[in-house]
Amino acid sequence: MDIELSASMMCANFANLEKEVKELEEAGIDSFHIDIMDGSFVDNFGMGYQDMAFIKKNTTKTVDAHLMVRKPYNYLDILFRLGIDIIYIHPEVDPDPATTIEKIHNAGSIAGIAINPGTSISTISELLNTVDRVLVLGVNPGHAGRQYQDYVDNKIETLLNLKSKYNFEIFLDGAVTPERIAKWSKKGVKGYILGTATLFKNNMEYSKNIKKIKVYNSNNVLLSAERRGI
Ligand code: S6P
Ligand code: MG
Repeated sequence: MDIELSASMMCANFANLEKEVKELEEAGIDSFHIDIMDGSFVDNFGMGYQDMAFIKKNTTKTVDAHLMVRKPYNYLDILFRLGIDIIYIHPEVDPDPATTIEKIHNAGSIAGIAINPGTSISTISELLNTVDRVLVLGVNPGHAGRQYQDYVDNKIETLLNLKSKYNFEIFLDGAVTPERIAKWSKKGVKGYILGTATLFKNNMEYSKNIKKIKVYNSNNVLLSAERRGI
C-alpha cells in the first residue's frame, strides 16, 4: 500500500528550520507533523503558532497539528487561519470532542483523534463515526525518544478491523521504526510520524534514513525490514 511518512518537527534542528524543511522534502518526506502542548495535559511545551506559520509558509506539503492540550477548541481559530490541513485532538480531555471535530470539518480541515496508550477503543468508539483519522500513540505523550508500549499493538489490530466500517485511516506516532512500518503497512496502517527512532538520527541524514523505509520491490510492495536486512 502507499504509505505516508510525516516528519515530527519538534525533533528537527531549530537553528535552521528553513533548511530542515527543504532537506526533509528533498529526502522524500510526505508531510509535516507539529506537536502543540500546554504544559498541563503533558509536561512539555512542544512548538508554537510561529513555528507552524513558518513551516506552512515554506512548504506545499500538508501540515498537521497534534494538540496535546486540555482545551483543543481554544486553539482552532488560529489553526484555521494558518491553513493547517489536519488537526488531531485528544478526546481524553475534551468534554465534547464530537463538537470540536464538527468545527474542524466545518472549517474544511481534516479531523483526527489522537489516543494515548492508556486509552481504550471502547471509550472513543462513537467518535470513529466522525473522524478521518486515528493517530495512535505508541508512547506516552509529551516527549520524543520514549519507549514503545507493546500493549498498543492490540489496539492497532482492533482499529484495523474497524477502519473500513467507519472509513478512517490509522496513523502511528511515537517510536516508529522501519521494522514497525514494515509490519503495519502490510496490514493496512497508512501513516507514520517519524521522530528520533528513525528520521532524526545518524547525523540527521534524512535521505539515508528514509531510504531504509521506502524500499519497494518491482510489484510496488514495501519490503519488510527482514528482507532489507535491517
Ligand atoms: C510525542 C509526540 C510525537 C513525538 C514523536 C517523536 O508526544 O506526539 O509526535 O514528536 O513521538 O518520535 P520518536 O521517534 O522520538 O518517539
Ligand atoms: Mg505527535
